[in-house]
Amino acid sequence: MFSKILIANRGEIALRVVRAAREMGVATVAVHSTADSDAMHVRMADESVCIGPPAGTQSYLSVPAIISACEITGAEAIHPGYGFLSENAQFVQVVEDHDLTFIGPTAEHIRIMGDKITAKDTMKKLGVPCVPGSEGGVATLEDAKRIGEEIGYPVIIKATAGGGGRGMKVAQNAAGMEKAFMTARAEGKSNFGNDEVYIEKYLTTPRHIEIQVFGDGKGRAVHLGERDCSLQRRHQKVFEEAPGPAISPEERAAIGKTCAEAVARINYIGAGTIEFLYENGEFYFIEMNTRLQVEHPVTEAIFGVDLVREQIRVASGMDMSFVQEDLKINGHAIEVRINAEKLPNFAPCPGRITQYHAPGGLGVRMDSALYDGYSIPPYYDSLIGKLIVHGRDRPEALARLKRALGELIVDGVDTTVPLFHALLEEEAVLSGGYNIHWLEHWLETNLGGG
Ligand code: MV4
Repeated sequence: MFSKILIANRGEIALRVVRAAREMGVATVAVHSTADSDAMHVRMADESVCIGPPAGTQSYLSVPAIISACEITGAEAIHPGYGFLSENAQFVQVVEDHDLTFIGPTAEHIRIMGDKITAKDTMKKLGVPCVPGSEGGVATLEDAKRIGEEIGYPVIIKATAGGGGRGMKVAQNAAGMEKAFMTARAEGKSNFGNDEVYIEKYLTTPRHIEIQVFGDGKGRAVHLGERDCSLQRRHQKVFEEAPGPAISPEERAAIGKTCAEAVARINYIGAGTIEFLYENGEFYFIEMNTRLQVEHPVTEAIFGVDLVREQIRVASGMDMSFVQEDLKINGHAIEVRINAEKLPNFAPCPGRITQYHAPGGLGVRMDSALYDGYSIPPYYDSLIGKLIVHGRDRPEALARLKRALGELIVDGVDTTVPLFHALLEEEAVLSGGYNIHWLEHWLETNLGGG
């Protein structure tokens, strides 16, 4: 096991990693920008290093500064959290070249899954069900139109370097193909320096279901069921739950087995998420995320495991602390993302927290780096906390969420908390009968905004 690790992140996720490491007897090094000197992750870590000015590009994304911080402190491994450098294959290569350990997958796995065409081709060969579409990239408008006729409209054109909703365009019919194809290519080129695109059948009303997988890098892997993350606004998740209300135990076991076997075959190491669209009882692979995800705590709650602890274990060469047969679902968990944003437009709302009180009690977990008097800096994303509730079943989790939201006090800035009070009055949320478009429609109807 490592003696000391460095956490190349900030906010609640940096604190999350400190907590896991401390329980394992592993010392932690926080890194921070000049804007984060007073941040909770800095206070909670064993030591800290200032790595640059406020802009993320000059601090949390600065590879030389982070490698130097390891060398100065003697940290042996780096946990990247999510975002920032967590899915940067080049960074992983640099880490390894300095004889440090990246707590996460290999550069090669990150590279494969970062290119969406390669990811899909890899998953298809591993027996994972994919959305019908082009075989690899589509180079010409002529080919795009031919494929549109073959698979049937509507279709979606996606940039291979995209993901998370960037560089995607829908063509409703042959007439719409030229614009969609050209726009997707141009967005791929300008956003990612890569104009390669691929085409899929457009699924009109799916759910977003993602399977949590975990590998030891030595050919063993498990799955930890699914999360339903269909409630999103502009490709930002706001409410996530596990297990998925639409997924049966038989479906879970089958798709879970397929995913675990796929990542075992490629010797995947650490936490990963295989994203699917789920429609009419079928799963269709769309992307794989090679990081720990924001919403990992709902999986932790129902399986009773610490995913960050497992990440650190396998990165140090140890085995996972469980096998598939040990993993049994207990109850239901829901996470809501508390952002410092002003409704109805979700405008970022940084500023000073005049009062903070975290909810507690049975089945309540608040992952946040807030404290009384903390000033939320304007330089980073607006996630300021995650409230995770766990109950014996979904109705109990929903009731607990409502109760816990009522206890939460975040004064001084606007937050997304009122949105959740309103959503908990909605029959589609209470029944679990939503899809990926439900929240956008609801926001349009109920909040208007822009
Ligand atoms: C799709 C789709 C429909 N059909 N692919 C959006 C983000 C990226 N991860 C994939 N996305 C989609 N891909 C096919 N073939 C609809 C979406 C999509 C979506 C997916 C998950 C959650 C919310 C979404 C909102 C709009 C579109």
